[in-house]
Amino acid sequence: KWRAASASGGRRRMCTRASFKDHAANGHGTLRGIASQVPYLHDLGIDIVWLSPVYASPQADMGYDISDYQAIDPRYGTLEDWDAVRDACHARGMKLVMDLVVNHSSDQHQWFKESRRSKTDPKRDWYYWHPGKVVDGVRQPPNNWRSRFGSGSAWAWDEASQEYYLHLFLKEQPDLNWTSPGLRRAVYDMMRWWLDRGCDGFRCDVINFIAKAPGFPDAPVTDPTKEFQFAGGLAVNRPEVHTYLKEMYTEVLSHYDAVGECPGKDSPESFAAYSRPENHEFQMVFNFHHQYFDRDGAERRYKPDWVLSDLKKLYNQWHVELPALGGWFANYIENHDQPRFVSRVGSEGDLRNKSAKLVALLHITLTGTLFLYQGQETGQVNMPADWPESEYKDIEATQRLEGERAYLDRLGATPEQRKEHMARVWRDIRSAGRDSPRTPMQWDESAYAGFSSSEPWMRVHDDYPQWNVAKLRADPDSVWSFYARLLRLRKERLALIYGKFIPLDADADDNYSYVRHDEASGEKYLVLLNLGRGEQSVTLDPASWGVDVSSAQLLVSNDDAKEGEGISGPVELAPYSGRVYTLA
Ligand code: ISL
Repeated sequence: KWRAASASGGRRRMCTRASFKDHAANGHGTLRGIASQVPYLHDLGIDIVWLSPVYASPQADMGYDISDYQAIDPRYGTLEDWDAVRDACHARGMKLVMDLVVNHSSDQHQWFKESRRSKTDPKRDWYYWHPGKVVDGVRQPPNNWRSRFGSGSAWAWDEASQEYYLHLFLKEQPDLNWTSPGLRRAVYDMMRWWLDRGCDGFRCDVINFIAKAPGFPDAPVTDPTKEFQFAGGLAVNRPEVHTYLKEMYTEVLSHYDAVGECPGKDSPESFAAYSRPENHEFQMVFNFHHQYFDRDGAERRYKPDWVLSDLKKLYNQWHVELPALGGWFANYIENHDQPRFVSRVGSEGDLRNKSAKLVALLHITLTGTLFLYQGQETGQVNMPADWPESEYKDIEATQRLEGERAYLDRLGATPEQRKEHMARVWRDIRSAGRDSPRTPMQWDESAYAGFSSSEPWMRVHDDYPQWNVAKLRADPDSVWSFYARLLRLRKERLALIYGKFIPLDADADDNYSYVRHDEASGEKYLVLLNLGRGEQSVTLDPASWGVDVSSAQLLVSNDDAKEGEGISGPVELAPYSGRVYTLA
């Protein structure tokens, strides 16, 4: 079990397969490329590899639109290549986890092709079909639900069979109907097929979306400027999701590991239900709450005037409450859908190495099972602001640009209005979009950063001559070496994984201080992080903080403090300094 595995250091690593390593000179990552770098991952201290979708796919959404769950997309290789990744992992005692995308399939999947054939096809009920409604003689979708990409309806009209089908994401990603026992059986069979082949578990994509409100009622209007509205609780975290997951556990997962990806804004209680061991669903969940600290309401609206206490509030609530409720985190700060954390809270300039190490200190001292995203260990930052529009590949960004321009056209906006509006849109895409984390991995200073020997599918970040694995690995002072050290440390210091998370100065906007305390072993750590961008003097007043620092000894820091050093008086922290002390 992963939770148990995390006792021996349950650390993950994900490979955005397309951007990790190309062995075939075709410009995008391959499975053989990943297999060749499994020893690298092992050296860094990774135990488990999570592969983003490598299945056959038309690639409308980077493989999250699967047309055959039991085939590998030729761009990534073959099933035998997948076996090679599995073997490379297993030979080193590592595990291999696949992305399971079963809220929806591709519209090119055989299941959907059959389902759309006619209203009486045996697979008709494997997807959600609906005749829609007629208002003033005009045909309309069944309700006002909005699709997650673009701002249009979540229903698409199918000319051939004369009904609408539901797609919470792209129209090329029709939602699978989990009320159908036949569909559920087919999904479980497919999962068993992978597990029998040696796959160790799954990361389950938007798995809390798999049940929809019966009758498809209209969603409340949360954005009056939009014709269509997010379905919210009508399609997310519904009670029936738990019924299906318990069945999936009994049918398939009881001897394997799984993590649920669960977007949504519900309470810690609602999220704990997915990962409580006695509930028999998942080992852990990815929640999204902490990702909203620099967002303005909607997912990808950037809030430039965010303050540190916005971020702290979210961590302080979730890392206290979720474990107390018996739930367990998949602890991540970056992934293929989120911008680089160094760009969000740190510095892209002179203090990049130091602030990237500060991010590492934050990440490894949070609760849960740690997921490291490729490039975090090389202190990757977002795409440069001066890259042209043609470098942006993500469908979410391209659809947003198209939608906003159409909106301005409809409005008859003046050139000044257009300029101002599009500047705002670009700020969102650059600061909160999904392209930045997808630039190719930077291995060395050779052409294309050693990612591929031919032009990559996505431009390599211009900073690769300085920021690459070969260079950073050879430097004991680099962020790479710091991650390798911290990952080892976390494996030895179990209070960092399991200990209680005790926030100390919830309201401060310049620094972040907390304690990790494992009551059973008595192990205790004090974490002081200067995320405030200026010099900070942290006064550790036992009267107000309730922490006795007389026994404090420095365990690790990203500044020149000496190991073993104690605390006497205020702790002076230079910009982006972070320290972890042991306490008796
Ligand atoms: O990016 C989002 C919408 O703006 C998120 O809510 C995102 O949809 C959510 O993180 C789910 O992501 C997962 O499923 C998507 C896929 O595009 C993402 O890459 C995947 O991680 C649909 O399969």
